[in-house]
Amino acid sequence: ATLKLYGFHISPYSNLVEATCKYLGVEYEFVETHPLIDTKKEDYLALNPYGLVPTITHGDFVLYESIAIARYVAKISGDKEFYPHEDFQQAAKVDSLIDYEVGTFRKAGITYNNEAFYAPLFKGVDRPNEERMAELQKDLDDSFGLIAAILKRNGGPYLAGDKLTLVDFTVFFANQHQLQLAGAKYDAHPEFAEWYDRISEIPAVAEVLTNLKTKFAEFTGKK
Ligand SMILES: N[C@@H](CCC(=O)N[C@@H](CS)C(=O)NCC(=O)O)C(=O)O
Repeated sequence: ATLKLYGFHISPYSNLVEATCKYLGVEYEFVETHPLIDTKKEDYLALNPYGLVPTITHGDFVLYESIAIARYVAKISGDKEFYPHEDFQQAAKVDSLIDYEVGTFRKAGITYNNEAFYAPLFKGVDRPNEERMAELQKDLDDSFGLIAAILKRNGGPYLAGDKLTLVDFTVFFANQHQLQLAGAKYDAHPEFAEWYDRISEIPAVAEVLTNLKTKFAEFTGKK
C-alpha cells in the first residue's frame, strides 16, 4: 500500500516527515490537512485523537507523532544509516540525542515562535518590544550553543558523528519557523550555523523548505 501523509506544508512536524520520505525515497500521497480545521473533524479524529498533523496511514496501519512516523518510514525504506535500527546501540545513541532535543533544546524555539511569530500572525498581538526580542534571541542562541557543544563532542559534521541521521532532521525542523519564516538569527555559534547550512542544502530538505516558503507566502497573502 502507498503511504498516505495527512500533513500541512507549513507545519514543521509535517515537514520532518516529508523530508524523511524524500530523503529515503519512500513514495507517499500527500493529503493536505489544515491543522485548525480538518484535524478537528470526526473522520480525522478517528485516525488521530490528538487532532494534530501529521498522521500517516499505510494500509490499515495508522500512526501519529512526527518522530515516530519518521522512524517507521526509515524502517520500511530499507535504510540502515539514517536511523540505524538494526544496530540497537547505534539507534539508542540517535534516540538519546532525539530525546535531549525534544526535552531540552526545543523549548527556546517554541517560546520564540509563540511570542514573536504566532501571536502577532494569528492573534493580532503586537510583536514583543526590542528588549524582549533580545531575550528571546538570547535564549535561542543558548539553545544553539547546546547543539554546537554536541557537534564538537561527537566530532561532526553531523550530530551523531560522521553520518547524517534522523536527529539532524529533528533538530533542523524544530528550528524551521523561527529561522526560515520569522527572521531569527543563528550566527551566534559558528559550528551550529555551519551545520544548519549543511543540512539545508540536502536536496530533500531544500525541496521541503522551498515548498514551505511558497505556501507561507500564499497563506499570508490570503489573510
Ligand atoms: N508532537 C506532534 C506535534 C504536532 C503538532 O503540533 N502539529 C500542529 C501543526 S504544526 C497542529 O496540528 N496543530 C493543530 C492544533 O494545535 O490544534 C508531532 O511531532 O507530530
